[in-house]
Amino acid sequence: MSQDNGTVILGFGATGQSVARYLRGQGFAPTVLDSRPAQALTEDWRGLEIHWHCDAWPAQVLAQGKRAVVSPGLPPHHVLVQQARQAGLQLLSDIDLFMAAVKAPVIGVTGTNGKSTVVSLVGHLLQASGRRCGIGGNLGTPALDLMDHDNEIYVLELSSFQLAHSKPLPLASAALLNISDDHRDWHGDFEAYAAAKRRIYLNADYRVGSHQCDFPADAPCDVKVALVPQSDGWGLATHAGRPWLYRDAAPLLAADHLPLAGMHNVENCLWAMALVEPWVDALRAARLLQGFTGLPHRFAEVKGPAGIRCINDSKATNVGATLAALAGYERDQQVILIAGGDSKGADFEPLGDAMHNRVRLLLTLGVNAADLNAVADYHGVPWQQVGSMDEAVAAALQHVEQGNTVLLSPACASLDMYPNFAARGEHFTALVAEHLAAVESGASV
Ligand code: UMA
Ligand code: ADP
Repeated sequence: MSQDNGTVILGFGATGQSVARYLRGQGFAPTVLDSRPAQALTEDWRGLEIHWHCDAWPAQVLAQGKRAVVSPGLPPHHVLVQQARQAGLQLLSDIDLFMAAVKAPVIGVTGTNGKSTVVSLVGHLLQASGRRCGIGGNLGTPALDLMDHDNEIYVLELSSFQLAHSKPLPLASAALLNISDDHRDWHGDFEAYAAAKRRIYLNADYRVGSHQCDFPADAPCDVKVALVPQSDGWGLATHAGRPWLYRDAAPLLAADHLPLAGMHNVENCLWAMALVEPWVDALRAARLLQGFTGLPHRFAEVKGPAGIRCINDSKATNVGATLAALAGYERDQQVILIAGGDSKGADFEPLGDAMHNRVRLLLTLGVNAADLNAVADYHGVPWQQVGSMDEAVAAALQHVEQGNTVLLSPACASLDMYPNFAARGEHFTALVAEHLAAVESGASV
């Protein structure tokens, strides 16, 4: 194995290890720099020079380095990234390496919310129409680990972090679903975050866009998606008295035949059909949509007490996702909302109007609970701060009335209290199940 081709990997998590695996497969042994304490590794990385707890480039590594593959968790202002830039190293991402090597077309999806759902829908439509498809990226499996010569097509979820670190990507089809406040802690401000997201279109062949995004004259949008009637594009309109999904003037499918709840998911289905249109025609895609089963922790129904709807929307890690969840409810004070956690510097104010007269009790938790309490106060929403999810679920099920919904939709990241959003959602689901079991066994709750 050649010791080095001048590539240094910054960050040795899922992405960094996928890059090392890929380069090792090509006969190279890259050097790794990681600023955190040494982590337990499940794979044998003997032969690789790994520098843990590294707060500056070792002089020798910097002198010999030619390019640095930056993991998405390291922002541009990170000291290791800054030193690489100052030394004139080429900076790139795992997605750049993937795009340079891949032969099959790649569909890319970004947006503040709905990425994983749309990527999974796109993957489902392609696989159900008989194509061998690699599905991953920010969704879970790093892009380079998906590489398989038998794949006919790929669909990648691309985060703003990955897009910020990547060159303009030659995607076969691309979409920016929506942009709302998120990840200020990484990007510095909203404009930088939005600019990173918009990079998805820079070198794309087929651009699927929304009315939220302006396109330059020399790189126009190929087709638009909106939840309104559209004479040209993908939209929603009334047909035979019910809302239907449309392509131009052609009705395709009644929205109530979709397998997912919520208007945001109607929109996600339109995006997915639009993105795969170069490979799967509209009518066929509409028929295939019905075989899709939703992803866990995204506005997912959980079995609760009779007459009470319980929803696990733990993946709502920003304000936009919680607004989408609340938009499905009338202003009739039927919702008990559990929210809070790490706000990542976001402004909760837009939640105030959405909660007003819709949320009869807001239960707040986590490091930024007080910011939510202040917004609730201002908008006249009753709130109670709790110290744990156990207390939140207990309080919710104590105050809930028949016909109400208990909604976990935190508008915040989970990392102040849980390893990830899935652990938070599983804890909520387990607590509701415990309550149910106690009720069914006749124990007092
Ligand atoms: N590290 C440092 N210094 C830092 C930060 C991190 O050295 O300041 C090191 C850590 O010690 C660790 C490694 O970098 O060894 C972690 O790398 P990473 O934070 O880039 O994360 P990965 O494990 O490579 O996972 C990344 C994505 N993580 C982030 O973007 C933070 C995963 O998305 C993604 O699934 C994976 O690549 C595969 O593509 C997670 C995520 O939270 C789920 N994404 C954000 C989101 O969805 O909101 C964008
Ligand atoms: P992402 O991968 O962008 O985080 P997910 O599909 O995992 O997107 O959904 C994350 C959260 O956003 C969930 O709470 C989900 O209910 C909500 N959501 C999904 N699609 C949309 C959308 N189009 N607009 C707003 N919120 C959405």
